[in-house]
Amino acid sequence: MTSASDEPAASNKPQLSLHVPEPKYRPGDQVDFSHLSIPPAGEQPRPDEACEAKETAPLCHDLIRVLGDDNRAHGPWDPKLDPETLRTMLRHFALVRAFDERMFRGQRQGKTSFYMKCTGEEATSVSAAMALASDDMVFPSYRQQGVLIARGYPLIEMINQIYSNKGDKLKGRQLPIMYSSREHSFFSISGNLATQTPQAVGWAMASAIKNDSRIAATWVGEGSTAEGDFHSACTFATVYNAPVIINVINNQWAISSFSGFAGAERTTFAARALGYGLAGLRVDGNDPLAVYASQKWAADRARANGGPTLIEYFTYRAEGHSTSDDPSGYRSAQEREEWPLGDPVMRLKRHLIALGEWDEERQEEMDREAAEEVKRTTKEAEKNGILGHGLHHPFRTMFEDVFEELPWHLKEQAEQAIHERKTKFPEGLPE
Ligand SMILES: Cc1ncc(C[n+]2csc(CCOP(=O)(O)OP(=O)(O)O)c2C)c(N)n1
Ligand SMILES: [Mg+2]
Repeated sequence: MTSASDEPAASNKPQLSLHVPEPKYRPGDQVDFSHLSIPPAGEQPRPDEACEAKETAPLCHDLIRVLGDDNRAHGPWDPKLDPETLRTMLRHFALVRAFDERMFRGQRQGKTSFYMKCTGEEATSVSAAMALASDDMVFPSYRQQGVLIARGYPLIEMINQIYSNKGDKLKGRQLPIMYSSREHSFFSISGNLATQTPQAVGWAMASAIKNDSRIAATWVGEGSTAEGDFHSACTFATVYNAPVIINVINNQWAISSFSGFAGAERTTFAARALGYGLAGLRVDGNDPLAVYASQKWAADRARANGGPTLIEYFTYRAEGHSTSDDPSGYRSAQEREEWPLGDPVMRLKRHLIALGEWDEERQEEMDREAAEEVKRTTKEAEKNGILGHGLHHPFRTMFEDVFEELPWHLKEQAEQAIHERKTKFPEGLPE
């Protein structure tokens, strides 16, 4: 009897070998991003929104940029926004950053179990959301708090959700930061990566079937594009010409896995569009004007029945994946410093200053006001409870809201659970 062996059989045939991607830099490594091709701002052509999808093919390997090193807007993608709109965008950025700082600190203080920052990626949510209509349906991932803030969702609702307290509209049933708001056309965030992509396409198809005028937009991380759901979404989108925008946020990391594991070594994420026959754009995700212009292009195209667009926003996750992560264990700290596309907040600020529409004093004042607003609202939300203070929704409510009439077996389970809880905590806990 022969036994299986790891040794290859002797043969003259070439031996196969497997390629396992490895990131360029690990902790302590010198970082050099000079291999990245960063074209000058303003040099990318802007096809008509009604063009055939294949006309966008060159843009899938390019990088659409508007803001140049001179802090001025250049080229055909310049959305020509008025200074008031640019200041509004900057204000949303300030609020998102202040919010992230405070919530991160809140987690470290034990007020919540979990938080995720979007530092460096603010434009991919705020600027994109501003290019959509406020009732377009959005299907975000967990790093798009900027969409809610740009849509004017009350900060207190966000904090109540993060604290899972008695003011939490989702009754503590979702992981902190997995918001949901029907009124703000913001679909419930799911922790199951990429599930939002076919849902967005399905919603867009339904909108078209009903002859409605609203389109859908979804956001998905580059790592999550390795999920089958993403590919089903692209197929359905192209087959039915669904009025949807599929935004891939390429921040180059998926927790501790680098983008190579989702295919980044072979081609761009925007180029995924080509195989499906989708329109595709690759955009400097840290350039707020390029983000706005590309999202608007895709929205106008979808609204006019021109079809779906896949947009890759090339950006960098400046901080850890979440409060549960420590990136110093797997990537070089120098990456953030060397990252050549800069910081979206700084770039927009400098642009407004170059236009003579802003100055450092006003920026400081705005940052201070944003921090104050977040602090005030946090204190307000804390009255509804924080983690471990027991001011959450009554225990029994976890059995409610699923069935119109609670079935007998769940009634039994609920009674048993409440009984066991009373035995375990005889001194009494809130319901
Ligand atoms: C289906 C599924 N697989 C794995 C996970 C665990 N997980 C949560 S976030 C994450 C990384 C996702 O990275 P990416 O899509 O690039 O988004 P980013 O965090 O960079 O914004 C992983 C693997 C999950 N939540 N769901
Ligand atoms: Mg990522």
